[in-house]
Amino acid sequence: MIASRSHGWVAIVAFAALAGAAGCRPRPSYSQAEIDRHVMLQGLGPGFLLGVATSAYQIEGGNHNDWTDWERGRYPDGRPHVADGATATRAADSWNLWRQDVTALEELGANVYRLGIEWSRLEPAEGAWDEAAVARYREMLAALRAARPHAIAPMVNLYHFTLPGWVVARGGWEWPGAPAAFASFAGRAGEAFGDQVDLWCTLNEPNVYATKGYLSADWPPGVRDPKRAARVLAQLLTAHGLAAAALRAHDRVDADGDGAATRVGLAHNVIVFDPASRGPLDGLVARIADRFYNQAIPDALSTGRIRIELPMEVTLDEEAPSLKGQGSLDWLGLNYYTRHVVRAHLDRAAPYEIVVDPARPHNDLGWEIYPEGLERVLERFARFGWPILVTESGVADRTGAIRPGFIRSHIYAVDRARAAGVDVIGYMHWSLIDNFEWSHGYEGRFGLYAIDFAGDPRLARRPTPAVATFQELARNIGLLAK
Ligand code: PNW
Repeated sequence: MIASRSHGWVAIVAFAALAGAAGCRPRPSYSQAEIDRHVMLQGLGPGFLLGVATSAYQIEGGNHNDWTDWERGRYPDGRPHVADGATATRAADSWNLWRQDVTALEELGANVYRLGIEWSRLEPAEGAWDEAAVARYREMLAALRAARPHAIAPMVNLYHFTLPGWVVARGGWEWPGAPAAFASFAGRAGEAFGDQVDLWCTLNEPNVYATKGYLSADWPPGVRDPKRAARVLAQLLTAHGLAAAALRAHDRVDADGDGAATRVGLAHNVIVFDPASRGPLDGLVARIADRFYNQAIPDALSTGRIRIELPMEVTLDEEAPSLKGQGSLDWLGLNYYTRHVVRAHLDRAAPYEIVVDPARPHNDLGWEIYPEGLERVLERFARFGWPILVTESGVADRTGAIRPGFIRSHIYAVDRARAAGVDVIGYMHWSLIDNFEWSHGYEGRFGLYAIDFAGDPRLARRPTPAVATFQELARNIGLLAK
């Protein structure tokens, strides 16, 4: 995940000493019998946000942005950037088949849908604005609000890894004008959709974007440069602050009449980094990774000061005026998938390797399934004081056999965190339908509804066994009839 040039161990030890000791609370360890006995989401009502998440580029098809170029390219050794040379040209064709997505959402009993709007589609050239695209999105949003048996509140996500070509031509997120350009897009989106939308998510996973695009070179622009990665992260944070202000200025319509016209948040990817041994080096590297990946972003959002550090590589410490003031966040979104058990390697290209315990369950992409980690991150990030929304949680599971148990164990984690006093205001499963899983192409199947991309030209949404599990959640909080 975090790959960069080798580090001097002396600097690492010094850095970790400054970083301070990790928490000493005992780690939870779940028993399957307890999970099986557990009644999910007990005590909650239909006000809890229960839904699913997707992103525009991964499902819509028909888009043109930096990923469209990237997925046609290859690495110097000849490997395609995307597994099997897959592309998102059609993806799940949700731009045309979106009514089927709404039907699936109704069947699930979801009361919220986190969906993306594609910047490159709406603003194909700087300052241009595609009214036909606006009209299509408005139709989708209206259908969600008119859904049966109850309304589905749209949560609109503004940035999910893809950039319009005109932004890329100016340097992408390194372009000094990028945060303001994004804020201008956010303001226009607020104007165009504010009467239909109260829930806004500015950015998806700035840390994943900076890491994949600027440290590990897995994603566009395919760079390996810690200094540029840190700069991009800082730019994204600034962009979030400006966009949040633009949304509040331009969306003053309370769409659902609950008294709040704009509830703004950001989706932060968290990984639990646990050292593989009691030896000092594994602990130090795990702590450095944790600070960079997990802690720097919420720290910046809460203090208005951006501090990003990778020892021997980068120290970025600057004020972020856009994050100061009335508070850019109404809720913090956490996207949680996995844990990294860290074995340090100071002599290699990447600072650590992930130790795989064959006794633990893993998803189809090799990621450890570790539900206890969700409880740990909910308790940890709740201490910042924002209400917490699980904006993504899911599993790559081609057969669909693992997903029901995955949902049960992760909702168990949510319930334990709630019982411990954490203000969890919702849970969104990733994802509604199988989709374009970035550099894994169509190898990572995260959908509650499966799609046979190769064999079915109609791209029918076929329910997996976890649909029944999700419906049980919806019944338990009164969103579906018992
Ligand atoms: C998230 N990693 O991305 C995204 O928000 C989704 O677009 C994506 O489909 C989903 O998780 C499943 O992967 C991530 O390598 C992509 O650690 C990669 C990583 C983490 C999150």
